[in-house]
Amino acid sequence: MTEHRYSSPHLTTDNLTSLQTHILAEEHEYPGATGDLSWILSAIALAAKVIANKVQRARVEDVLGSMGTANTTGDEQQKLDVIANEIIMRCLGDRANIGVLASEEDDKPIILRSKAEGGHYAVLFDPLDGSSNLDVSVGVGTIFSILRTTDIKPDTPEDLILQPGTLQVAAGYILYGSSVVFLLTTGKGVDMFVLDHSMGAFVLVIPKLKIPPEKKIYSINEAYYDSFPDGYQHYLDWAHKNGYSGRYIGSMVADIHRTLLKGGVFLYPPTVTHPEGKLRLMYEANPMAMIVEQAGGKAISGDKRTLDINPTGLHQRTTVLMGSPAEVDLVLNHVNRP
Ligand code: AHM
Ligand code: MG
Repeated sequence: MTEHRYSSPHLTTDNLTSLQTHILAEEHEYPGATGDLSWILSAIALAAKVIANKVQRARVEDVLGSMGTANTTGDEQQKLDVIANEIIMRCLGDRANIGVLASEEDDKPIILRSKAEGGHYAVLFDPLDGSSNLDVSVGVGTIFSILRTTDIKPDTPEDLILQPGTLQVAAGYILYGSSVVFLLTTGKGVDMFVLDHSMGAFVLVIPKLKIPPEKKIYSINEAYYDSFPDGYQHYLDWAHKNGYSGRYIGSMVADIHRTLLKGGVFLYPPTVTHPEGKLRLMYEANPMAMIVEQAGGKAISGDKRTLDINPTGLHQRTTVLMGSPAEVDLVLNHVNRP
């Protein structure tokens, strides 16, 4: 056994494992695996590399700023939202096993092929979350959720994908920050990869990532304090007196990534402007909830587990409370107090 050259406790082996190798190795654990999922994940990895390059060159290529249009849920679209959406569509569009692609930027899911024609999976995504932060070089990200398409004959395209988060077969995000990070779960823990630009490959850096069980950090847009329900105000008042730190980037992927690595809790409660919550269930909250749970954390929306919500619409919003299990419980103690 050679001595490790690095001090990171997470580097458990001297072997270099790429995302591609890792996906193939996981697939081999399932004797009947078709390789469908690997095929899709490799397309997402390709899209991530192209988007990472665009994000880093955005100022040089003059693609920062607003399009002057709004997407289907009323959010102002940045030029890079549209570019990232197109890149994902181009990278995933020719994968023969994808039946449906659904994006935050598009009103309706795009049906590529029926299940009978081989379209066994649906990929739902937010192409560039937190994009309003792009102009100031803050970390932004891509979030994705993979579901199996259903057998039912759909009345609407949404019928193929409106399933609770518990049925996700894989979920992940790519953070375009000081490094490009790919977090992936296929339901057997969470693995973290970083992009090695010299090799053009994502390399495994933390296998089976675990969220710290507790940490006195809350991540919330506290400027909305007056419009939060009493229970959240009560929690914040309590946290102020009990040694907590606040950390809020305003970019969900970056805030959740920090929460996973450092511990703490991320919240987006109901507000007067967004009484049902601001974040989207199917391509923001659900994939993040799967990742957080697979890392040993908790994810709650209102009075239930986020992953148990039966969705009613592709762009449905939800409240979000997720992170270290002890910290989520502390918030719930205040929110649910009599
Ligand atoms: P977006 O999908 O339009 O980028 O909006 C989602 C973002 C999240 O990344 C972030 O957590 C949240 O909006 C921040 O909202 P606010 O500015 O209200 O705090
Ligand atoms: Mg978003």
